[in-house]
Amino acid sequence: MMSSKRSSSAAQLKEDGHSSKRQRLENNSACSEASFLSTLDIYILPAGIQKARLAVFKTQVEKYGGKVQDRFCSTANLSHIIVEDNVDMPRMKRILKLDSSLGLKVVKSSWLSLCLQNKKLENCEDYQLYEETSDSNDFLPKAEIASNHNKSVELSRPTVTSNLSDYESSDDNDEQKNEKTAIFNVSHIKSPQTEKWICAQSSKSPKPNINKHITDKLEEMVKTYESTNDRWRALGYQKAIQTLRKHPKEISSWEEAKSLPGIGTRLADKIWEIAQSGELRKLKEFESDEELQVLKMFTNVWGAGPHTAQVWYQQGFRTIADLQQKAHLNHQQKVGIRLYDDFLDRMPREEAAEIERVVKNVAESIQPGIIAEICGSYRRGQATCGDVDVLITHPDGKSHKNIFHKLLAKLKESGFLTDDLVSAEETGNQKKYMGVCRLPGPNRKHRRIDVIVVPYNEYGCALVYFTGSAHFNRSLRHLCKKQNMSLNEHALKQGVVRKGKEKIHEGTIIPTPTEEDVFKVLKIPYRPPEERDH
Ligand code: DCT
Ligand code: MG
Repeated sequence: MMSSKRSSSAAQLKEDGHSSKRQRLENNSACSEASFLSTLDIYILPAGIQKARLAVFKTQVEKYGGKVQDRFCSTANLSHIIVEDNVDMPRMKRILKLDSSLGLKVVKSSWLSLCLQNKKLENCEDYQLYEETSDSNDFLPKAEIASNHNKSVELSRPTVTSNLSDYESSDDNDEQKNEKTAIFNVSHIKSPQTEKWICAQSSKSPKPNINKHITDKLEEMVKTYESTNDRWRALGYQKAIQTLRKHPKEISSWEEAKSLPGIGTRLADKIWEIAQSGELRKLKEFESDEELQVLKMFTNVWGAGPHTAQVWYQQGFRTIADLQQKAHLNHQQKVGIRLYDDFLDRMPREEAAEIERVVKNVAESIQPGIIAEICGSYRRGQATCGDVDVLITHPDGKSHKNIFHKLLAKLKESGFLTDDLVSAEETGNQKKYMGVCRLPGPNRKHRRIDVIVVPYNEYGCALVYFTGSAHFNRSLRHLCKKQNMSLNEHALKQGVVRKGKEKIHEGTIIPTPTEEDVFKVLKIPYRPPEERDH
């Protein structure tokens, strides 16, 4: 029974009586798009539909002129009952305690998704559930038979509620578990074939990121979870972002999102929510959560992690000025607060190149033949850089030893290095300085700089490590583990014996003078730095 619904088109035509035909058509189509669901008065059966998705349906249907009944009372006045794609007619009737003939349309939720996606009331015949009057399919329309036999991806979502009671939908508490599972489900962890590994793939997508409207929102989620030290969730979102960036088409259904590697039910809900509404309620909740916003701001202070941020919050501090005036700060945090705005600003890659030239020239003046190369995001070709990572070595295998202190002293003397953060951090034969620099001239910002000096025989591995990305490096290390090897910024080793997380035998170094050698030993194709920006 399709009840007669609000229809504005007649009134619209009357009002437009004096308009030109073209104007009338334009006005009319604008109006019909704005209220293309005005004939709908629906009840959405919640069984099997995630809460977030349900909320998006309601908001969107109402936005486009339809009505959504929160409770099911009777079929009177309803135009449709919407059910999750795997719910069949008998189950729907059982849940709603209906035994008589319905007299209204029962339609799969993917039809509603399609209408919202195309911004028009689509024909629902292919998505409609019919009351079976016989065991034979003869009574079903052809479209229904076809869809029963040949379920498209759109309709192939697994029955998430099969083990749940009819009204039960998954609980928010299992989000972390689901997303953890999603992380471990990434194909490269299961598969021994190297081509499936992130580190074996190019990060360059043949197409630009057409799901940027989605990945931008997910990036915000990552930042929030990082600031609360929720590493698993942050990692789960990061993996989803990487997958979406490479996806060649715009996400057009929940099922499409769910079918992508590393994307579980919860993440698919969020992706689909953004795809349909342009918004993410969870993010909005975060944005209006004072504590989360303060924690995010505090973890952006250089030298403060999630734990310190939490302590500061508990001490009653809410602003950067509070920290400056009242908090007990170490040296690094004082620098981090003084230069808070500068550090948050990513520099254009041209500025990073200028910084590299300054360091290179001074290094060359101290030790001719020295190699100084920017790694990190700059080497991977990014347009902006969070800091400058300069890697220094010398081909003679020994001259690098004298350079570190002399180089830093000269750079300080000239006023280029303005603040030290970590003066000299030694790991094995490598030395690392973390500090702050500023190019000469007006309107220059303070920039973060790392200088790492390494012996020439470690140069290949150091170059791979400091070029990154961090995700690419993680993938390389996992691949090494699978082959009983290990890799860090110093060396690639073979014959490593592990018992659980513990290394029982450290293994032996395989010489890898160049980056190409590292790839060759691991039996993956060489990827130039700009293809490692995963
Ligand atoms: N690195 C890593 N694991 C991390 C952090 C860093 O393997 N957790 C490696 C890869 C990149 C390199 O060190 C330099 O690190 P960053 O400067 O922090 O990263 P970046 O890729 O250069 O990005 P940004 O532009 O933000 O500096
Ligand atoms: Mg960097």
